[in-house]
Amino acid sequence: MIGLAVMGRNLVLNMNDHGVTVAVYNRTTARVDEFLAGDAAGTSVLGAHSIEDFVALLRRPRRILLMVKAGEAVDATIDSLLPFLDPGDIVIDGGNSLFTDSIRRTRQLEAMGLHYVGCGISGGKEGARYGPSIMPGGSEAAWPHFKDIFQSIAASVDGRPCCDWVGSDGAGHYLKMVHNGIEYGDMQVLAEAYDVMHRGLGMGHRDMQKVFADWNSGPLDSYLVEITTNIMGTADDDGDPLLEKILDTASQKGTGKWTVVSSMDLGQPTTLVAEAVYARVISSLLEQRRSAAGTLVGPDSAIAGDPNEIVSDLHAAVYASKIVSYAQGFMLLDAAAAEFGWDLDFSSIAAMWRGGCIIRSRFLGELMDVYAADPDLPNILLSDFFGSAVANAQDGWRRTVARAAIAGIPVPAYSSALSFFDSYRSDRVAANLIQAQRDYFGAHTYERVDRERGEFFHTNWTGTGGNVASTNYNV
Ligand code: 2AM
Repeated sequence: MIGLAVMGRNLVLNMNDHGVTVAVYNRTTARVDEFLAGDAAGTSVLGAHSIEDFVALLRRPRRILLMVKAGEAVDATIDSLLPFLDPGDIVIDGGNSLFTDSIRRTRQLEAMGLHYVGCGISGGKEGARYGPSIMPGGSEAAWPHFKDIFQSIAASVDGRPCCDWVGSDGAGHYLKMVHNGIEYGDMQVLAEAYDVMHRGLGMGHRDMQKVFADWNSGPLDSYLVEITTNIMGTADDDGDPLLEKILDTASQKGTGKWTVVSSMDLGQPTTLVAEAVYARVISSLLEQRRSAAGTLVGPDSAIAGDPNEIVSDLHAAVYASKIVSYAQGFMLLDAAAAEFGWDLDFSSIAAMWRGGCIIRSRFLGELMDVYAADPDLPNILLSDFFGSAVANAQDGWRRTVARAAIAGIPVPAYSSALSFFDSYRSDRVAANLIQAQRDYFGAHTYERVDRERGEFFHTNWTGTGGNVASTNYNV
């Protein structure tokens, strides 16, 4: 292990628990000594104070896991290792690297006869210590050399480890990125439920806690609903709910944004994650929001009606939105697999996310089963299981979006998911007008419903622009 920040240290201790003797190195070598004298005291962990000494401790083929800061630190660490490595040695990057960096590094190291693995690891520091979700991709020939260790330290559900081979070069880090994007979405969906209950219904934290606890015993059973339940029940020193003392500006580290950027590049409608990223962005415009709040008037946020019905409809909105978000996430994975040449197994991916990671849930077990039954399923919305779940949730979902709109409570995740759903199930959308407009002002041409695809037409809309299509058309 190179890199002894908290994730690196905890992964070492986890491996030590599973009978693996681990050698460790850190750029600031004092950290090696602190670790050996502290958490690693009494273990079989071996410390080194130089890269050369560290490499000399390893059996061949050498298996080197990097847990250093994503970006230049990974390249710098690889460069410092290269003089001491031999063909067949394996470098694994377990940080949150951008997948395009992992594609580049895999090419670079494979060209030298080395193996490279870009490995997504999720679960935070607790996961690293006691069982994360691990998503390795890159040089597949390396996999047998570390499979047993990684699968032993990973979380497992029903005896199946939450770690399996993902695909070539950047596939593991891409999967981790999409995991994080979906995590942004899951969190936003729950934040909107809190807003509807708290602002819309005026519910107290005890009551909201009961609702989340109840949701956690049904199809929404998940780590994020569980911690949200606990957050509702947590009091500040003065006994008031701690949640209300927390400043409403959400931070981000970038993996949600990367997911959306990739979805744009690949032409995929990952709309719910995009809205979740934008919701964080808007939240961070604190000063602007504060000044606008005194100027821009909206409706009273109180939602009228039977609170039990409204909360039951809210559950439907959360569940249906979550299904749409995962449908969009797997559409993105499908497009990425085609674009980058990865052979992704969606059932296995859902299995890896079932435990250990932040989005772990009962839902992912169901998703695993749906893809196992039909690996070529074009979209989970078209499966019997999720299709009928959305059909059942649909009315409550629509009522929730409508109520929130009337009360002036933003529900970008629910409403964007619903718009996606209504577009996806429409055999005719309004893009005919978009094409007409494009042809009108820019002579960009259009196809016709009564002619073959691939035949392009231009209309001289104004009678003054001439009949010449495309760039030399002047209105
Ligand atoms: P450090 O303790 O010497 O700072 C998380 O920050 C981990 O990444 C730490 O182990 C840190 O080492 C390491 N790291 C950050 N930048 C690095 C660099 N340029 N080269 C090597 N390791 C680096």
